[in-house]
Amino acid sequence: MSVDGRRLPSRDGRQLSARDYMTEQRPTWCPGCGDFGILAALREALLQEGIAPHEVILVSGIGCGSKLPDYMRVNGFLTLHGRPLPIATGFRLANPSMRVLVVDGDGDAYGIGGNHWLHTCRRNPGIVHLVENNQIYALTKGQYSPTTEQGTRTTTSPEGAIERPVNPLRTALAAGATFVARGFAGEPKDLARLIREALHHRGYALVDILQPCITYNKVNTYDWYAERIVRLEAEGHDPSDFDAAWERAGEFGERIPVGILYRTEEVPAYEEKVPGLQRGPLVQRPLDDLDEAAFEALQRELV
Ligand SMILES: Cc1ncc(C[n+]2csc(CCOP(=O)(O)OP(=O)(O)O)c2C)c(N)n1
Ligand code: SF4
Repeated sequence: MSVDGRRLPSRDGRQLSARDYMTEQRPTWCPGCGDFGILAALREALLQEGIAPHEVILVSGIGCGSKLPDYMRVNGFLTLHGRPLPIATGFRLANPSMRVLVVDGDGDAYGIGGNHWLHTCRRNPGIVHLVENNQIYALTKGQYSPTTEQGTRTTTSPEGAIERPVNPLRTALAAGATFVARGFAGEPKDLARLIREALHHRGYALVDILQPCITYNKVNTYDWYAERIVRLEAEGHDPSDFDAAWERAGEFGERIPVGILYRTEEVPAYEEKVPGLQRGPLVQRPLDDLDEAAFEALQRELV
């Protein structure tokens, strides 16, 4: 998906092009890294949705994939390893009019950030979470990660990983996630469509993205995925059917389904339920917006 001359209308009536989302920074990723496909897909999704750069906040952690906000001309926040989800939740609570996205690796999201991830699934804040799942710790040179297949030889498992991998899709479903999808970095056009669907979701939207790491993962290559990927849409999968989603989420081998596994819009987003936000977003409220009598009554009752 190269940068072309297209100009598409933004929601506030401007004309946007793919260049509007680009920075001067040149990615330091290895040539051929799957993160390039994810970057292209994200720019394309925002462009097609007419979401202007100033309306987006992109939060990441630490890792190869977490460098992505450097290459997007949107608001960005690089947090500690594993911590982007709570920071993103804070952004969403402060200003729900912003589009809040998190982009991080499988180690960041499902490993060190696993606790935050589980609680984000059940809280359901309006965050789009793009996980660059390369099944390895890449930035730190190839240690096994929570999604590394059992038996895989890595720098920290020279005789083969002995742990069973986490299944991110089933874990998210079990934790109460309301939008669970899987994409492939090798097909940025399809991935852009998936990200657009996630952007339309009311609450937390997980997009687990199969991301070839050509340097440290010699097993899950572009060709390996191309031979196995099947499209849920083409197979008539119904994303409102939880049991069917659970079934399909268990497939990772000869067949690897991509697309939206599960989606429900029945669960309100976290920020819709927080009592303190009922009078509007924090950023739009005056600093003296405090009912002193009500505050003192509350203090008397609770303290
Ligand atoms: C608290 C903390 N622990 C460990 C590290 C070292 N560290 C940096 S990136 C990383 C793993 C990155 O793997 P992943 O999140 O999957 O991203 P990738 O590099 O594969 O894109 C680790 C362990 C760190 N920076 N901070
Ligand atoms: S080490 Fe792997 S994940 Fe990191 S930039 Fe290179 S190919 Fe991409």
